[in-house]
Amino acid sequence: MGVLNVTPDSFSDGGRYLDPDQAVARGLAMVAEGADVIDVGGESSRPGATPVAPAEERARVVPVVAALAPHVRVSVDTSKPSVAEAAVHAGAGIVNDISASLWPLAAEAGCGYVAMHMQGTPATMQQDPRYDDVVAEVFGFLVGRAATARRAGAGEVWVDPGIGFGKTLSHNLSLLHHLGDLVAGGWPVVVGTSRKGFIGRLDPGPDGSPAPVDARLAGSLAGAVWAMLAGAAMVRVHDVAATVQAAVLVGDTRLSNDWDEEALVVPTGGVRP
Ligand code: HH2
Repeated sequence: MGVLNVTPDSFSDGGRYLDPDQAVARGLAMVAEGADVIDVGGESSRPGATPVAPAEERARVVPVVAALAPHVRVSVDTSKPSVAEAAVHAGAGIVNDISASLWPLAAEAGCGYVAMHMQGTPATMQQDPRYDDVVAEVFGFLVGRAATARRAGAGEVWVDPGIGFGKTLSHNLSLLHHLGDLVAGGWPVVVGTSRKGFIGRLDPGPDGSPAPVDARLAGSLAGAVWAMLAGAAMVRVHDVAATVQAAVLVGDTRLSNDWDEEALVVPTGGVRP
């Protein structure tokens, strides 16, 4: 899943794709790099982000969804019903919901649904996140929410532990460490570690400041590979080409003990299915 933020203020790509033409070009470039889904978002959910009015978020997202939908599966990254509805109408096939509250809409629309866990709201979620048992609470919430969505009629339901959403560094690491337990719950798992702050904090510079956003590729790939090896069905990433290369390696390593060199050659410019 390639990340496409049509926002002025997203923590990593904010301001780069506010122009719809640039956003669509970036989406298509990620498809060429091997993304199966493009996740279009019109509101940053970084810690401390200011909410965007629904009309503004719709205006950012809808033209980009409509232009990309004929070419690739599109998800809309929103927690607002009216934005989700407009995006689905424009061709989005998945509602990616950081609030895990839009399942009735996804069930009604007959589209895919990602339920993500978040403690609090983006404005305040990183102030003092607390859990008695982060793994049990987050995974328990997700499995319950997925079952509720399925009972409501949602056909395709994914779950996502919400790395960085109301979680300390140690909460994030515990959730990743125990990801296999969430996979064992039977719902397809999505994981987004790409370029997130906890990677920067694990790799501080000499002055103690976290590695900046553009210096988190190695940690992002490690997070994606870790998630894939734990059985995640999808990783949400900014660096699609690099992640696809990592994914091919993970996939091929899992395939067999007896590799056929010929079958392993990737056609020029293409990504092996
Ligand atoms: N992370 C972000 C946004 N949406 N959705 C899912 N399912 N999982 C995630 O981990 C996730 C998400 C935050 O990243 P980004 O979109 O790059 O930044 P911003 O929220 O600043 O736009």
